[in-house]
Amino acid sequence: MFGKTNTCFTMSQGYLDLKYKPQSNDLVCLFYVEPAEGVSLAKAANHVAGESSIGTWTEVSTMKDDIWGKLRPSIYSLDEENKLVKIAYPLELFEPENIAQILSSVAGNIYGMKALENLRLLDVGFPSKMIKKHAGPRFGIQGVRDVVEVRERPLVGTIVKPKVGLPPREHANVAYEAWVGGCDVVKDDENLTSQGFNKFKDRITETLGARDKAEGDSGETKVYMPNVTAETYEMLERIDYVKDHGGRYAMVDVVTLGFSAVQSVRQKDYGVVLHAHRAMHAALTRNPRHGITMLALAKLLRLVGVDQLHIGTAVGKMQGPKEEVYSISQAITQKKVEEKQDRLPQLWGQVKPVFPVCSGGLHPGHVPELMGFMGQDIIIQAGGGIHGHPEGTRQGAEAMRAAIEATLENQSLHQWGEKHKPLELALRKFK
Ligand code: RUB
Ligand code: CA
Repeated sequence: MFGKTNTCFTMSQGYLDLKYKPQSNDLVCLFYVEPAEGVSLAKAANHVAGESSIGTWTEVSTMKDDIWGKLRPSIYSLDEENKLVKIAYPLELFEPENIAQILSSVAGNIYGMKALENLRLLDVGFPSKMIKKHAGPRFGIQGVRDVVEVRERPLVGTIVKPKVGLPPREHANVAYEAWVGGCDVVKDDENLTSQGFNKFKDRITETLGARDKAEGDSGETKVYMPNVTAETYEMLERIDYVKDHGGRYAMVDVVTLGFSAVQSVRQKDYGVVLHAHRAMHAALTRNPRHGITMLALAKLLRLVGVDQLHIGTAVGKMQGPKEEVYSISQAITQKKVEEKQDRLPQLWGQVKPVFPVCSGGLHPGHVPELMGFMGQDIIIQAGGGIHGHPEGTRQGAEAMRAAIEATLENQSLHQWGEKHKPLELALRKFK
């Protein structure tokens, strides 16, 4: 019944087992563990391992040898200098398809323990048996490129601004201008759902109508990513509505919704591309000594099966250095990720890659640097950087598209701007 073999370890020795080699069925976690004053790293790590699995603060008479022998996790690496701790958990501790249960274990009570000053889940490595229980992305990067019919350049997108406030018809007009200017993608913002001034169903019919017109007028495929975020049953109805009206996408605020709601959307398998906005992630991810990294959240979201995910820009308005943004993009796009000091190895097998979305404070001037370290398989989104163009949304979109063309042609933006007025105007405004 259990996968882990019994060893001569006793309960009083705790979970430390530096000779242990993680097994192919183990779920592995890499933690940054900052012990409270007077507590050793080994003791703090023991608290983490116990509270996240079978233990509590003291030995209990109800513990049985077979539970201890077969279900206990192993702390197999302890880096005193960097306060890094690796723990391998036997798969049998988990309900492999239940992300909430997995997080209640390895990212649950442990954050509140007095024995720790700070604790950060840096990475989580999924065993293939767990991966197989999840859907993974339905479309992946190639599938999305097939829908949008753009093969060899970054996709260009915008977020309708102001982020909330426009009525449906005006929202649709702004979207139309962005599409005919050159955007492939237009999306709602994270806090626009179905407020009184812009009811969801009205917005969908108006904006999908504008999409059809923009496709006709531009001769290009255009997509709209409506924000369907809501209470789960209501959200599922909203996705049905989008589909019934010819929509090909749904955007979900994955952190505020929670993983189970995102799983429900994925399992329904509507056949729409799932765009994941990560609003609120920074409450968990921003403190470098505490919380959960965006890398770990991103891997969980690939497992669950979103097709597109915001991962940061490094060059725009949101916090997050280049190395971090790049390593998240690797984790969500590669088949195999190698181990590093701050990263666990991961084999994704047949799980499709998630399309990385770079968004937040971007304008055309950022494009060469962004594409320089992220390559072409990205979705570049700009809200203010398009609607803030001195000549308005349409020229803002033209400028963004021109910046991508210039970069693909290895031309400087200023040179390209000499022949592309909207780009020149954008470069003058956004410095
Ligand atoms: C960007 C925007 C998004 C951010 C969120 O608008 O509305 O919500 O991308 O950040 P603008 P992240 O282009 O006007 O800044 O993508 O880092 O989660
Ligand atoms: Ca936003």
